[in-house]
Amino acid sequence: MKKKKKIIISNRLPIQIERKKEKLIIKPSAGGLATGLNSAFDTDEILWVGWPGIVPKDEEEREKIVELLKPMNLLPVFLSKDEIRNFYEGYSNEVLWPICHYQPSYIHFDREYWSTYVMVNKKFCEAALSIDEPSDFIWVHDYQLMLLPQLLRSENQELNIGYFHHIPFPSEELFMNIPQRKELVEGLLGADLIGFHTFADSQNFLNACKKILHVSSGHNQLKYKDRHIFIESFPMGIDFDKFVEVSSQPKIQSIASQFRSHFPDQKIIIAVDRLDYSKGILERLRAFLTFLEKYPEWHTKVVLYMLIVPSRDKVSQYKKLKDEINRKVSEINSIYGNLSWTPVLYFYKSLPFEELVGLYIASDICMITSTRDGMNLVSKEYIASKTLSKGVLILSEFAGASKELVDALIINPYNRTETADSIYQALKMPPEEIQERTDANIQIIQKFNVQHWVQLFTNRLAETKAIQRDEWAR
Ligand code: GDG
Repeated sequence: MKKKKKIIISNRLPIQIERKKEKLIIKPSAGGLATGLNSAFDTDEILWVGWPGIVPKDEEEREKIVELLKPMNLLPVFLSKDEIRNFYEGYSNEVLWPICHYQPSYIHFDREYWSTYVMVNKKFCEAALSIDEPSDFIWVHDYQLMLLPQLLRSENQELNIGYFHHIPFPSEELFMNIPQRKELVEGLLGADLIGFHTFADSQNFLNACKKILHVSSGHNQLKYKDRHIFIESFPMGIDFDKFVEVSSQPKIQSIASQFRSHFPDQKIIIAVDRLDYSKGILERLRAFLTFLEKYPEWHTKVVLYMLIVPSRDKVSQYKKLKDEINRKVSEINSIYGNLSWTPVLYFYKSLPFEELVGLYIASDICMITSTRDGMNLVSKEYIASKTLSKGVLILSEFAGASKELVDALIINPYNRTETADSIYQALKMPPEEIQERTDANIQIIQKFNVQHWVQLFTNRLAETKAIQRDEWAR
């Protein structure tokens, strides 16, 4: 009998297709999800459904892409330009993203957004159901596909469906603002298991269900339309071994030393994020300004090296944020910089993976100042790259990672003075304390790695189905 495949569905496939001089090029993604799933399953055990990152120019190119991806067990869902605008940039990123990140003032509703969101979720459902392979395990990922679990469920009661929400889930008071709140929670409740990064997020979701659907619940489950649904937290990890291995390679060590050599007399603070208002980039710059005001003895002795990865630059709020960052960086450098010292070095680009790890190794401090973050993998990657070197992690209490990496310097990014003082504390920290804190955090990241996360979620999903069967049998 043919072995059953596990189906993974996410908005984007773990690769991106680009057209260069009429040729189609496949670019692999180094994202945590792709590495995690690939290391936890045999590649031929899973089939991945998602958008390939390109709008085909005609039917012929579309077919070509399908054929190109087939041997890799990837099934593309094609989106038109309008769908990308209204479903992805629109409803997902101008409604759900700001609400889930506690920024209601960034919400922008447009008439087409919701109907396209529904339509595209149906498109993903059709694609998943068209798969001509035996499978009873489907794992749906993230807020772009919140209706998909119920759409799949209504086609097949027997399916084992899991859903993981990679971003925060807001308090029910905030979630209530969404006009389509009932459709969204009902959409998720089509799953058997719904996972979040933190316990608080799982409780927020349960509370929203209680308020919207008037159901009663236990601390990790509820019953809706005669089905038991489990709602639990699964903090996502990283591929720890990969970071340890890469960071110890001589080639990467030499990238790090070369980078370091540009700052012989300075401490290096790094910050790595996608361009996003949830990452607290402006809050970080304000705190750095306060630090320079409060601790003049550190002038010329420290640099803040910010790597901001281009993201969603077609969404107007992101364009505005980019302008504000430019202005703030320029303000700080104009006030404090001189011919031989530029306090903030800012790059709006993405680095190859090896250089990113080189940056982690070379720096003295890493600052994560998210005003909300589901998990924040950068904080974990930084620590995992520090098995041979030392570094202090300053971590926002609003990032999911702060619930695990308790030996970081935990800060409230809205508190400028506290954040500025944490920079000072990090700069003055004795090497033994840095080592102790790093070691304690390493233990967590090593144990609860991404392979562990995948295993835990998939085992629990299988269990929930068994529990439901027992209930029916009783
Ligand atoms: C969402 C949630 C949650 C960054 N710069 C470069 C680069 N990166 C990679 C990092 C890291 C990833 O991007 C960023 O992951 P984060 O978790 O920090 O943030 P989001 O992208 O917002 O992710 C978040 C996550 O989903 C997982 O559930 O933790 O809360 O918002 O892996 O390494 N990679 C390369 N060059 C760069 O310049 N190669």
